Amino acid sequence: MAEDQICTSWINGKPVAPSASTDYLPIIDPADETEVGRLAIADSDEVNLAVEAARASFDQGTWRHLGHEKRKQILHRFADLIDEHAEELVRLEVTHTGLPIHFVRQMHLPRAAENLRFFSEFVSQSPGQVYSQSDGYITHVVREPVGVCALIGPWNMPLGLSLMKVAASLAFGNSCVLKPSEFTPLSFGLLMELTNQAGLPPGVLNLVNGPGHITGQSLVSHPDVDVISFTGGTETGRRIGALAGGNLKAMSMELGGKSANIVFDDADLQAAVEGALIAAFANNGQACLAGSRLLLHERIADAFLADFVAKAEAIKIGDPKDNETRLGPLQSKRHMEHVLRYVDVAKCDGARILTGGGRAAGFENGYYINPIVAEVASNQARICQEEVFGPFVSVIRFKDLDEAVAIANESEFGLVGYVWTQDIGRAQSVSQRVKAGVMWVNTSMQRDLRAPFGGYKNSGIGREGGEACARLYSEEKTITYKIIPPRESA
Ligand code: TXE
Repeated sequence: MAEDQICTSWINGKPVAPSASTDYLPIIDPADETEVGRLAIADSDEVNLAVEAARASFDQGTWRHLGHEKRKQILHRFADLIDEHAEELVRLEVTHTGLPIHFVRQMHLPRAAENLRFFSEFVSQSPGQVYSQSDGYITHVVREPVGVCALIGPWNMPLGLSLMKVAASLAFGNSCVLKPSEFTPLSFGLLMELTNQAGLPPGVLNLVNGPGHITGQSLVSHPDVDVISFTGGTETGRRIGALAGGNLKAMSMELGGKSANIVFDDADLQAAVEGALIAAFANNGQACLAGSRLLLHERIADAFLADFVAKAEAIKIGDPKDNETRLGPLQSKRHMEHVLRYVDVAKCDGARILTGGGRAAGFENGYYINPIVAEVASNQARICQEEVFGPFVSVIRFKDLDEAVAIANESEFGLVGYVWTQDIGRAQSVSQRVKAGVMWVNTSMQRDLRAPFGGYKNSGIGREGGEACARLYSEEKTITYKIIPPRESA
């Protein structure tokens, strides 16, 4: 990759040339701390141009009136192009995130493309509503695109999560402006080139790059934006939500989590250990749906922990570009320091650090840390209440189902939950009682795009998924006809 790669905005199908007054941010490869490019910050004027381009394409109908079949063809072509360019995109994603190439290649990229295929099919297969019960009238309900969507993405799965929003908003006929995280902009220029090759009309998908307080803020407060879809931190979500509420914009927010992974004494322990390792450490532990609170039944806790800690210590830490690596560097220095600070926080709360707690040995540069497992006596400990967002799992013991549910629910978050047991009644009871948007029974992180995904409480507002996205990205319109007698033919 060229060291002078500049990540710019794309408006109306073209990259925007930076001006003499443009400010830049460095883009750092977390594996070796080198600068791999620069991001040209889009200021409010540039954001304005992007929103205007989206608005013009929407008002002119270049996309929304293109017809279902044609739109579907273009979105499928876009997906095929992502598959054809998967290796280039994988390389870029690994470079700016530090995520192990194995995960990015096996999960992130296939999912990014699948989002486009799924939503274009979903829209074309969705049934409508017709009501004919009122004598003399017939009523049907149509879905129309809402308008201009502001799509704000995070850094922990840049293409996969952003393309969920792009795919859904475009499939329903909207035009949009995407703002990825300022820490991970590298792959989006190529993505925009692919939209041109796929035949997406100019102005339908625009890209702006820059930090949240400048570029993001200008985008979400723009009066011509109709819908805001945000994935990121809870505090940012609160700020954007207040703005969106004030301007009466439709919005969905996918925010933080501190999800409970509950293991009962009758669980298949081998499967539960493997599942808990994935839940805690996949994606370098930087996942909103991580099972970052491990709740163990007191009868199996010691045996479980012996195996779990040994396996955590055996996770292959290394260069994310190496196919054998399972834990790469954290995304930024600031974030690594944030995660490591929680080791002291844990100690202050009387935690037993069972493994980890510092930087991984053998790396001269890069933000590598060992997986951390810390056991505490109380769920009130800060490491059980605050989102660490790294390879850091907090362990608590419980004695029965009621206590496990109480601990799981004693949280400001409610994104997902995991339960491991061979007793179907227990699994059902816990699934019903835990306040979370998604529950996984004897499995980890199994996401189905057809089903709603999103959180209770401070984990978010709204859901993503088939029907849930229909509600966000389209307006329902009810049309009622009076049935009239035929005109007499001459
Ligand atoms: O997120 P931010 P950060 C959590 C995780 C992490 C914490 C902070 O706990 O440690 O959030 O991460 C844009 N108006 N998650 O600081 O700031 C920003 O530019 C408009 C959970 O990276 O929320 C970026 O594109 N946009 C998570 C996006 O919001 C604004 C994923 C997310 O950045 C903005 C990531 C503003 N005022 C972090 N301020 C998940 N739910 O998966 C920022 N942004």
